[in-house]
Amino acid sequence: MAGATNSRILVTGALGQIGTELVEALRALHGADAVVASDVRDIPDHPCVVGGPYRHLSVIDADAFDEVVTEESIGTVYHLAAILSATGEKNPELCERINVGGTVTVLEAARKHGLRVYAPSSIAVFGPDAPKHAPQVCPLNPTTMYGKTKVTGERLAMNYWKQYGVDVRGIRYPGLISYKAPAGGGTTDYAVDIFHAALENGHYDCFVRSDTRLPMMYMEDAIRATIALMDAPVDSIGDARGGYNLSGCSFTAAEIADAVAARVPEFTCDFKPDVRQEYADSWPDSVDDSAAKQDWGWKAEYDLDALCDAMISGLQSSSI
Ligand code: NAD
Ligand code: AKB
Repeated sequence: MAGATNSRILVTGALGQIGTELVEALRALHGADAVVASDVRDIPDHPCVVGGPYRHLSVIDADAFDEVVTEESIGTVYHLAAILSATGEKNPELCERINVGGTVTVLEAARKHGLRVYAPSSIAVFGPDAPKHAPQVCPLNPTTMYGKTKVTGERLAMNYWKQYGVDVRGIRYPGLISYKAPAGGGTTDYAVDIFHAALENGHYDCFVRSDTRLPMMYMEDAIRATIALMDAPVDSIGDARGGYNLSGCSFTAAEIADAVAARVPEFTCDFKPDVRQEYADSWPDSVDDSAAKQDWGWKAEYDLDALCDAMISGLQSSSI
């Protein structure tokens, strides 16, 4: 199969919150030329565009996708292109088309060209009937369209593995917190936006209630986990391959506001819940990640204090 000899990496949705940092990390590991960034947006001065090969590519254009895989000698795809929860609830049809359609494009190309695939899932796969400390395995009945597309993605991953031997792996990321790129239209964006607002205006209007608790993670942990999962030997990957639970830290909106206030003098936060409260309420408070620990040795490094320190110093040094 082509994938056995082709060793370059393609990242879809590379200009987003995760792609911005994953491309940088993969290029540091494998060399800039080995990692082809792609996205449907064109941002000429984006670090992923400036720092190595870049292709304009929509993941729902299967012919164009095949062409890029062949022309660029791709062996592995990190498939990050998606529509996140808040944007997805505003336009569920688009969310389904990009998230499910894009994943099918990637998996079909993987089947034909022998590619390895990383396709992330989300804590949004859980619905209100899941335990608040969500286990790896339980009924998945999400209420958001975004969550439904992620459940479909996990099932497709398992089907392509079992039927065609396509090595697809994924993580159910918690809300990711980072400063290098803006958050991309999700429900957990308040935990990113609060830092920008604190440093720019000294005030934040938070769009969920103060007692809203969600699983969260600092981006550096998420990137380390992603690379560790893809580096793990195939026989260590168990039934959670479509979406491993991954725990970073779990805190309420009030707790992050207090942690920011402890570092930014005079910072104030008001809580003004909007429609995103409903999506947050349907998700768990925390997740059990023993399968990830057992199968590929996962261990988080950043707690709330460490991620607040990293966010504030990162934002301050990037604004100098
Ligand atoms: P993001 O919204 O920041 O980035 C997604 C990127 O996909 C954008 O750059 C966008 O331009 C691109 N895109 C949209 N439609 C496309 C198309 N048709 N073709 C190609 N590119 C397209 O999202 P992210 O936060 O980087 O998320 C990446 C993946 O991780 C997604 O699957 C998301 O569901 C998952 N995830 C993210 C988080 C998080 O907190 N960031 C949490 C859980 C899961
Ligand atoms: C979102 O809020 O939509 C994402 C996610 C948890 O999948 N950050």
